[in-house]
Amino acid sequence: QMNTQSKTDALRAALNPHKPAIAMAAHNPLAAKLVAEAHFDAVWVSGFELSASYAVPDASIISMSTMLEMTRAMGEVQGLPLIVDLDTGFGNAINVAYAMPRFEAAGAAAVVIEDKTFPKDSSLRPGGRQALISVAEFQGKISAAKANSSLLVIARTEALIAGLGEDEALRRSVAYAEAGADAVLIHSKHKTPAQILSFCRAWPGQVPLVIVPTSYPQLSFGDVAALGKVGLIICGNHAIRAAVAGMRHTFRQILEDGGLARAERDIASVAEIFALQGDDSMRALEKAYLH
Ligand code: SPV
Ligand code: MG
Repeated sequence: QMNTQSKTDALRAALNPHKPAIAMAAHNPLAAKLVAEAHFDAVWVSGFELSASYAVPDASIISMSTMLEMTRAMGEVQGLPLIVDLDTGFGNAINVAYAMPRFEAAGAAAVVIEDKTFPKDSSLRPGGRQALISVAEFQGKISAAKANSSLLVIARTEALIAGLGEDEALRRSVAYAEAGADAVLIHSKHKTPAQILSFCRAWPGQVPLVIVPTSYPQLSFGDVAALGKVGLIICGNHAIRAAVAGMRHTFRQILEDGGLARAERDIASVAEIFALQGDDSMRALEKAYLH
């Protein structure tokens, strides 16, 4: 397995605006292992997914230590680069400065930090609280992130989410690239790609862009590659949504049927779960050490 620095380098090299890297969300180590098995380019350690997995809002409720522990555990069971969602960085630039070496030690390859006020609210939440901090304050957070680790730092502007328009989103993104961000994540919750396409076309291109096309899924990865501006596409929440849909379906079926027979046909086998638990490795240990 590659170490953290080589994963950071590999991820940096994969941010190709003509062939964007694709990251898939995960909310636990098992999901991260399935992301690797499916051959995505990176794991998105999503604040939304982790919050949802604790059944709490994505609103700075989950602590830094919980996020750190999940990052560490995801890195232990699979080899893809981890792109960790730091939300607002757990406070101000001081909090960012303390967080960065800890996430580096936990095995992160990259972090995303967003320009909202702490505590944050989910970008996708109808009527969500989306106040932004000043450009200068956020530049300080980017500098603190860069100076206190060698991780890839992705600066995320919520200007479009906050309804401030394309000019403000561009102004902020340029300022964040100037402060040293390795990429800029531009988020939109419009139901069509028009807003994001317009921003991408206007982007002067200092650094690659990152997008999260949850609310405009009609935009294909091929369409994004053709723009030549986006180095990374994040599938933001599709692991937890697939898990919820799958569990609901099976739970309903079992109680409706009054038995397990029909559900058994659709779900993963027990043998598949043993394999995901690393049964091969344990068998090797048994053979080597249990006499
Ligand atoms: C997340 O997955 O936590 C994100 C993407 O930050 S979004 O939920 O769309 O804000
Ligand atoms: Mg998030």
